[in-house]
Amino acid sequence: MAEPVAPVLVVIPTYDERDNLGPVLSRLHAAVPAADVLVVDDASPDGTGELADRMAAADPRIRVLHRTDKTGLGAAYLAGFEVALRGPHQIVVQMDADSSHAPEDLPALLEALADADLVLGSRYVPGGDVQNWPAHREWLSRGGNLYSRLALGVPIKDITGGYRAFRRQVLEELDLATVASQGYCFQVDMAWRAVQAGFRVREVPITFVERERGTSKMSGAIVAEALWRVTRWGIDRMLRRIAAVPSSSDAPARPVAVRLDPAPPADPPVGRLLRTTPAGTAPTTGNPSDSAAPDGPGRA
Ligand SMILES: Nc1nc2c(ncn2[C@@H]2O[C@H](COP(=O)(O)OP(=O)(O)OP(=O)(O)O)[C@@H](O)[C@H]2O)c(=O)[nH]1
Ligand SMILES: [Mg+2]
Repeated sequence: MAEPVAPVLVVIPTYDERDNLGPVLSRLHAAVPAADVLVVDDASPDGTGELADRMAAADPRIRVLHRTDKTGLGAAYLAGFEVALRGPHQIVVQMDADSSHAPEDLPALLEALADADLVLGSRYVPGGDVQNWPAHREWLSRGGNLYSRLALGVPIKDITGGYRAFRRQVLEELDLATVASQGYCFQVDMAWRAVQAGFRVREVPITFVERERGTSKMSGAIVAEALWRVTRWGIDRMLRRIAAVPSSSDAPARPVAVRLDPAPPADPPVGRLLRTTPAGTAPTTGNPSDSAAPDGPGRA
């Protein structure tokens, strides 16, 4: 069983996930017993916040951030990251509460951080999978990924996925105050910023399973937001390339420099790399020869 040396905080946003929270936290602590958890609940009408409070009272690894309004996944994560950065955790993980993100995949994500700054759980790299999703959801997801890849020129196969592990430094250095994305384009926004800032981004395969309990918060408005924001970032990017036009205010402003891993490393035993990564170790610098321009060939 993987035991990360660096303290890990798993941020779990919840809205009406009463039937999912208990099982997902049990599985998480079975997979990574040392993980701390921050549940970010937006006053769920079904009592998820109160359930989380009871779980927190019984387990010192669990904390709860209560917000008074449902203002979207992006806002919930940003609030969670703010709390995370006030604490000691060197690794911050994003995970849905609905068990679509298998806690059993977390050791692999943490292990991949040994030579990355941001690890994306990916449904669309070899070894990744999607189970029980209706065809229209899978096509929406694949279409969104293809569109984002083309618009932004980033060779990431699953840039819309929400199962991720960040080194603390990434969250410290990205200008989170300017992140305006609310729905699932928050995921695109964060990955795009990390790539532009030159952080090493890696994808590792995960098996995504459609929720069995509770209801999805996906909506037409969330899809529309993703479409217009990604289109705008893509246009900004093109303008910058053609005429060196400065980026607009809510687009990432740092110069484009991508360091994507050229190839996944060999498969070390789970936990070995984690134990050789001391808490607080700064990310190693990527080999310049591994660098790729955003339009260049990528590992993913
Ligand atoms: N705090 C908070 N959590 C949210 C909000 N919207 C969604 N969530 C949570 O974010 C996670 C992902 O939301 P889902 O509804 O599963 O959305 P999704 O995974 O994109 O869509 P599905 O595949 O249909 O489940 C779940 O844990 C939700 O409870 C929100 O506005 N506030
Ligand atoms: Mg979900």
